[in-house]
Amino acid sequence: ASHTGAPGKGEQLKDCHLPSPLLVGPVSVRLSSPLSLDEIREKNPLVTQGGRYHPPDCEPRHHTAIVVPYRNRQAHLRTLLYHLHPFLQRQQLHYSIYIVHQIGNSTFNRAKLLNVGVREALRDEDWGCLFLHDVDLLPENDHNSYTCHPKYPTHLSVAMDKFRYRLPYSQYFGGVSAVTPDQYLKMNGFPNQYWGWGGEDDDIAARVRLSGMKIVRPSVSVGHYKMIKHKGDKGNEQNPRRFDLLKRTRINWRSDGLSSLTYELLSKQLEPLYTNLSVNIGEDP
Ligand code: UDH
Ligand code: NGS
Repeated sequence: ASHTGAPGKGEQLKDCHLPSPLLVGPVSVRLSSPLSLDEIREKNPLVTQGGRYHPPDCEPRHHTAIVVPYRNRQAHLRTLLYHLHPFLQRQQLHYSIYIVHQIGNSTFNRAKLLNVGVREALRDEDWGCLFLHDVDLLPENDHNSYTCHPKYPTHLSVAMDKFRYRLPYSQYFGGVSAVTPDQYLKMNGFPNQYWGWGGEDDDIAARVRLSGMKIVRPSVSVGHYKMIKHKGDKGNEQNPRRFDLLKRTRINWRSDGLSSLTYELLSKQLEPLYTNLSVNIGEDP
């Protein structure tokens, strides 16, 4: 891109400037009484149907799908959307937000929902980066880039307020992480067998290692997150089998994952601020 001046119709946009001139660094996060979806929509007029965005005046360098495992967290979802849309726009990304909604009352399965979200997002577009994002985590510094490392999976939520802004343990991979489609394929996606709370993120971290990769992270000063405080959810009780499953990751990771994923997509709705995938993922056998 060597030309200057405002682009006319049909003319190519210039690549977005690096770093984005819109970044502000640390931001304060509003946690009390989330706005309504209509109010959030009014504040984000350039977001299009399905929760999509493309910078209006430059060619984005990154194409990121945000995948959120979800059930029954309406207020959290509104807080996340209120916060994340402007955050991603300041980073001048081409992005879309996918909410993967587990239908029914069977035990929650975060990792399987993430598999579904990745597969469905990649049907829409050739995303360069897939973000796996809990609904209750709000990034506090927009220098924490929602892009992927070309070789290795990234763990973004390295400094959460509930862990006093430190990594709780060195292999921690929960909260917010990111993979390219290639990295995702290489690790055979995520496990489908973790029903209930705990362990699935440790399994994913193990897959990264077992498939010959490593975890990369932003600095602790930039990777700050606030977690919306909440109680444990009904239907997501601690999984008593998680320790046994984790002992078998090395044996199971090639057979359980993307390669064995089955589900029933009940609907895909383009809401104004997100794409809603309603999915039947079955239940703990
Ligand atoms: N999630 C839902 N609905 C559920 C359960 C989980 O949407 O019913 C999603 C949501 O995106 C959430 C993620 O799965 O952010 C992870 O689940 P979690 O928030 O329950 O896990 P976390 O480790 O919290 O963040 C643990 C429960 C805290 C209870 C302990 C109180 N001290
Ligand atoms: C580990 C869990 C992870 C969990 C992490 C943080 O013990 O799934 O704690 O939990 N692993 C196992 O249970 C095997 S938290 O403090 O957020 O509740 O992410």
